Amino acid sequence: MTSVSVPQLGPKDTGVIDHNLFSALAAAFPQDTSQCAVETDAGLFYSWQDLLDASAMVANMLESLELAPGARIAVQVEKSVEALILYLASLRAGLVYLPLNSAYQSAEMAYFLGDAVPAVLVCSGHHFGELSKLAFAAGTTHVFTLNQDRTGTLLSRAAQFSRAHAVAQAHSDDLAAIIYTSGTTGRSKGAMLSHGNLLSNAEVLKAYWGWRRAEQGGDVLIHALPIFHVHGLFVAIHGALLNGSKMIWLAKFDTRTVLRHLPRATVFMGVPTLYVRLLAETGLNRAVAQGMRLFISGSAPLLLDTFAQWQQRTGHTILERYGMSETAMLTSNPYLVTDGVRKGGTVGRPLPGVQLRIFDDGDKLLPAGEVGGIQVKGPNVFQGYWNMPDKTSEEFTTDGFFKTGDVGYIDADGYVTIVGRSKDLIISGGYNVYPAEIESYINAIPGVAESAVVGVPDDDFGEVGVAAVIAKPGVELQTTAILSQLKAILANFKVPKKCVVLSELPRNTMGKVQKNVLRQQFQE
Ligand code: MCA
Ligand code: AMP
Repeated sequence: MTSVSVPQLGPKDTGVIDHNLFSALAAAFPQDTSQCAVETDAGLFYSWQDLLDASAMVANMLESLELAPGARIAVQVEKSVEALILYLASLRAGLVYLPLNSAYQSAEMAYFLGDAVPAVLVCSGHHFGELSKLAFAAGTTHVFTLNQDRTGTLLSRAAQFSRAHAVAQAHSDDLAAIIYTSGTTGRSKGAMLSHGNLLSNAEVLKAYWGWRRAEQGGDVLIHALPIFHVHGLFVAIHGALLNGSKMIWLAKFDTRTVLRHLPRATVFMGVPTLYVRLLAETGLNRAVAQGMRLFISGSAPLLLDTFAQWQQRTGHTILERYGMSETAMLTSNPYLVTDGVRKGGTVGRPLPGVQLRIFDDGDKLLPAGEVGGIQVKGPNVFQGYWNMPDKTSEEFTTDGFFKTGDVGYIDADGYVTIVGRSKDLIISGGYNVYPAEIESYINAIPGVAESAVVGVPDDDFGEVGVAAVIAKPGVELQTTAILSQLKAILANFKVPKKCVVLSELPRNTMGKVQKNVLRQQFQE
């Protein structure tokens, strides 16, 4: 697939310093652009030149649409290298990339399209009929298709465009992406991330995690995560590209495939579920992981047991880090032994440039060892929630710290431990599920008086949702019917794994549902 023409990489010459994230990534590509940049589990090879050429062609096509500055491009497709190319094209054309989980169904998509009003939607061909209707109704002007097998109108249109492209000028605070994160009230909020937010975080992680360029032995990343969230899209992809490192690109996480590629890789990133599942494979041992430099975990709490078992089986100590859609990465356990040990159960210390403090409810700064709300500040912290200025100002302190909604403490060595969340949130297999959203869907089912969804521990997903439902007088509810109704309208990972009919919900004297009581009850 390698081609010879070298596209014009530099920014349009306007005399202004360019902060386009794409320019920084492309500047880090190896000099020899014919080398392999991405190898897929299906046996395809993409050179660095392929990434440059194809992203230029897609960017030229997008620019030909003459979209307004700040236009959003919503993308709901299956994972493919072409989807990665589309992300790069969006950056280089100066558009705002809006990735959406491929599990979202119509009602969820209707909300995102209506809220973000993207100028462009890219979806898979088999969803075109249904999604194009929703998109046009929301004000979207262009809908393209992109399928996992490299077919679709996006690529056929882009094929007619040039491989030469001048990267759009971007200021540091120009938006690069909007990542929707579910809201405690049930309404998802779009976290607006700028070129500066993403680039500063990528540069910090590049240095902190000791990424090795080709001339230093070269890293190879196994990319096994979805590319519609911060972990797979930013932490993993920017890490590899900003370092000119090759990616082994897996369309879907599969333990055997990861083990097959492990001997040729040096870096792996996963949510805890990925580590739990890999540990269940007898083929996971020291020999297979011998060439690995770094295993990174994040997005959900890594159990001490998993941390210890991994050490014992592979001889490697997992590096756990902590971040959010609103902030990208905030803390990390040390990479270098000279910086300290990797302490299981902690998420490490604040990354260079990140200020992190613990406050109590009454806005008092707490000393080391005391538990309170985690607040953060830094160049990585987002620009605010899309179309929600009030919500944005609520979440920031008067001195500019973002209230994460996570609860934790800092130990005497400066390591952060997360002990809980003040937000009512379930993290299941690395995906966030907001009980308020699920409850609103359950409450709309005929015969349901009210409901409460809580998270309970799960060996595979870490935590899963269980729904407690109260019937209206005289109604007999069928729990299987409730779950299948939810499955028909919600992304599958949001559907509670179990539903229980109760006569009433436990409440405190103020009338508030005691979710901790339910959690305890279901756990038992
Ligand atoms: C799949 N299922 C799930 C989940 N995933 N249920 C609960 N939680 C989940 N996460 C269910 C489906 O509903 C389905 O059930 C059945 O499992 C099989 O679905 P399938 O898609 O085949 O599952 P899988 O391929 O085994 O996926 C499991 C997974 C995946 C690989 C762990 O969930 C995953 O890739 N998680 C990573 C998420 C991630 O990247 N998070 C980062 C967010 P049924 O058949 O009954 O419908 S970024 C973030 O959090 C911050 C910024 C950070 O710090 O990184
Ligand atoms: P998201 O909304 O998908 O960006 O999820 C962000 C949330 O994931 C954070 O606010 C934390 O609650 C959680 N999180 C991320 N990394 C970790 C970690 N290493 N340990 C515990 N929780 C984490």
